[in-house]
Amino acid sequence: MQKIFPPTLHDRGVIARWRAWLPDITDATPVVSLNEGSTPLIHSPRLSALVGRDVRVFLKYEGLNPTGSFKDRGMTVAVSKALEAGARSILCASTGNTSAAAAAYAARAGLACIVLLPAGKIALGKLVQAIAYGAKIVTIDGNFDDALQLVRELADDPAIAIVNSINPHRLEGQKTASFEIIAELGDAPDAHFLPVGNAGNISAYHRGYREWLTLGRATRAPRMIGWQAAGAAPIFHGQPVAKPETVASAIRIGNPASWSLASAAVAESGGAVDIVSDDEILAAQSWLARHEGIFVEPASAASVAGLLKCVRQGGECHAPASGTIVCTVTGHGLKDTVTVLDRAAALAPPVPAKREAILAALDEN
Ligand code: AN7
Repeated sequence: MQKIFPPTLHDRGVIARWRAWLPDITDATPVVSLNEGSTPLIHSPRLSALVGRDVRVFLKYEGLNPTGSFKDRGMTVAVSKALEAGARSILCASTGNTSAAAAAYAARAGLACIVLLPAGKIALGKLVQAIAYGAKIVTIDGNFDDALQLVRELADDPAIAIVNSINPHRLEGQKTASFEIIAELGDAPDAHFLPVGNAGNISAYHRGYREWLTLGRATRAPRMIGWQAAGAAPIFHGQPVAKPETVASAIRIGNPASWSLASAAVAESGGAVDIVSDDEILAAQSWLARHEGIFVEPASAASVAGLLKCVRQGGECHAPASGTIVCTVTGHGLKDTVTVLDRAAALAPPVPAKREAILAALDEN
């Protein structure tokens, strides 16, 4: 097939950077990219100090991808492969971020995009993204698990490519975050914390770490520690949750598609899946914004909430006493502003545009 999107000097995306480790990508694959990936790995001195003297904590800030979440890494591969296969449309169910990424990459590829969303259950910023990128949006009376089941039932049309993480190309793209972390730290961390919803990302990171361990590009693979919201914790409880509930709408998932992959990742790495409450998630979101200047959406804060829980619990928890911990913060805070505004104090009424009035207003605070 003709390369309609040839790599250029400006092409800095996941496929351009990590092509050698992405066997799905061949010379025949038309690369659809928005220069995703290569996100900042930010040292957090305050978290490090909280966890222990001999611990370094880093945040992999995936909110800085082109559509504001880690989903772009997998979507560049999935949409490139869909285009290569001759699909005319892509389809996904989503708690919001997958649909935002799918819509953007479809637009870039010239494909139609259909998204099935649980009505009233996705953050407004993500809905706005799907609208802006021109996706065909169908909201359903049901939750994400119902939407994903419907996607599976619509899978028989060869002109429509499913880009949920049941599409194996998605996880291939997502594993590249591990390569970036190893490349930057010089080795894999000792533990990796991340939020778990549909459980694809924890599986993808583990795969990336294992691949480079096998190739000798790292000397270890980290313990994978996944964090579910307490009201949406099927893996933690060992059974599907019929009516998952959490303020972290991105991970309000009761029957994860990559459950068995994630369980294998946790078992092989000596890791764990644990839970954090909504209060712990929101406290971590606020803490990160106020102490590190990093604003993430609630689901993303689950990894840091888990680390802060470990700090409170001491020895029994999952944080190593020494070494390196990476927490992935998966999506940008601006996607879900309502959650913050709902909990904030109302702004005081405007004051006259005068120096004295400003000083008086500051005195009152
Ligand atoms: C910010 O967009 O499932 O465990 O449909 O948006 O790999 O599912 C999003 C998931 C974590 C969980 N953080 O990752 C969707 C969707 C954010 C997310 C997760 C999601 P997985």
